[in-house]
Amino acid sequence: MKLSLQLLLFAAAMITAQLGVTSNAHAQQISVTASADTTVYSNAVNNNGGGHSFGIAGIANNGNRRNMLLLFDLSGITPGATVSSARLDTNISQIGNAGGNFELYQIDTAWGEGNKTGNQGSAATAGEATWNEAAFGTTTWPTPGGTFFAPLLSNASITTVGVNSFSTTANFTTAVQAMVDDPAQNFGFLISSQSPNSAIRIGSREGGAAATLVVDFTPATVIKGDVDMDGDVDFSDIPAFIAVLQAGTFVAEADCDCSTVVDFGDIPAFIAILQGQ
Ligand SMILES: [Ca+2]
Ligand SMILES: [Ca+2]
Repeated sequence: MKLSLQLLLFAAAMITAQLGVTSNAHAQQISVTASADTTVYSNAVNNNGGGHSFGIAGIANNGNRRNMLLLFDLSGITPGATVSSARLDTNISQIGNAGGNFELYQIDTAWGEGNKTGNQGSAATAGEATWNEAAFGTTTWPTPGGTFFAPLLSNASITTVGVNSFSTTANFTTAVQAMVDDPAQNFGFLISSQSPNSAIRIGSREGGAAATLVVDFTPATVIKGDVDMDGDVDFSDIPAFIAVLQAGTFVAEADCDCSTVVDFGDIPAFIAILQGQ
């Protein structure tokens, strides 16, 4: 009985050693604070508020509109990961009147945060986002106030100060997945409102109260050595491995010694994995 158990443990150890080349995927959560945030103003169409100590979204009592734009660096989520949920936490510091319902959208155009300050910002300089332009002097928004993809990502009824969240939805998750899959197309989010007298102050990174994006994701399963990613490690991976080495790019499957870079140190590890097949 004892001997059988030892044999079983030995067999399990051998199997584990074989599986050791595969990184098991576990669900993870990451919280990312905004890397850029700014406000644009319908009554001051050439102003930027990217450096101000708070952002504003909603409609003021006089009918003036403000939209807040937010960008998040999602490079902490490994390429190939599957996003399962996303939530945006905002720090509301003031409710102008009664607040209202706020909508979150995915921006479709690159924009410049800018560094202007003031409760209605101040005159933008080159490259800064304004009501009329995504990048002042360079790129006009197709629709003033900022343009975004049609699907509503999430909405929130915000009537009290403190942390208010835009909860996860299928559209929100899909948008973040697209940003992870193609970082060059990650232009962040826009918060706006159609509610009268709804204007609110939203914490900015300059004010030390940046919004936070919370993302649940599962990293892609990586089979070390399977550089051509066809599901197994064999001789067809050799040219793929050499190509990655020559290109000097990071491919997790080629990082056979798990050093987080692909370099000559991976060659003996790659050969060892090949020989182990
Ligand atoms: Ca800012
Ligand atoms: Ca392969």
